[in-house]
Amino acid sequence: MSAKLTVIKDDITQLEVDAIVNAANSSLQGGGGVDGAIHRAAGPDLKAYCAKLGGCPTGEAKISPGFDLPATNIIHTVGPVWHGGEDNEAEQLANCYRNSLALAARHHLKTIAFPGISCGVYGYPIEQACQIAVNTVSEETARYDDIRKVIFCAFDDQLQEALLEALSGMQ
Ligand code: AR6
Repeated sequence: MSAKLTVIKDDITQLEVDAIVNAANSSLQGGGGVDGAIHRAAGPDLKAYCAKLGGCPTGEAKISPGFDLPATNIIHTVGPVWHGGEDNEAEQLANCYRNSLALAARHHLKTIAFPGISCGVYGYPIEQACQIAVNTVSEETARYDDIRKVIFCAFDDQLQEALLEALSGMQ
């Protein structure tokens, strides 16, 4: 059974799901963008917890509790910095989605929300990033029975439209 993929425009820190995904950096100690918003909303216990996780290489994923968030868990992944596309960025970005979903499945999580990983300060071209996000999630969720719903959570119209466009190409 494959999961239902949906696109919304919202603040990911407000979502009541089994896990939200954080577009973190390899220190897992917070930053700007969605990472900063998640750390602010989850509270200081998140940073203390993440300090014990030993960082996270690009393309991999680590899990923490959601602390003060409505989401039960946070899956922290580190997207690639865009260097023009010849630096394995596409594979690394796909790995973020793959490894986040594999971790979610290992923890029997049913509902997961992703932000546009690398679509902010890491500079990944939006349309290409959304294509990778939608293709990878669609392929991978077919392998996991537990995962019922994957939400792509855009923070602005441009990302929402690119996600909807990528999703419509799948059907
Ligand atoms: N809810 C949903 N999406 C959001 C939110 C939010 N509250 N806030 C921002 N976005 P970015 P990156 C969107 O820059 O490119 C951090 O400093 C935003 O519009 O947060 O992967 C980390 O510590 C964009 O579409 O992440 C790293 O150093 C998307 O989230 C670095 O930024 C990702 O933008 C990671 O860069």
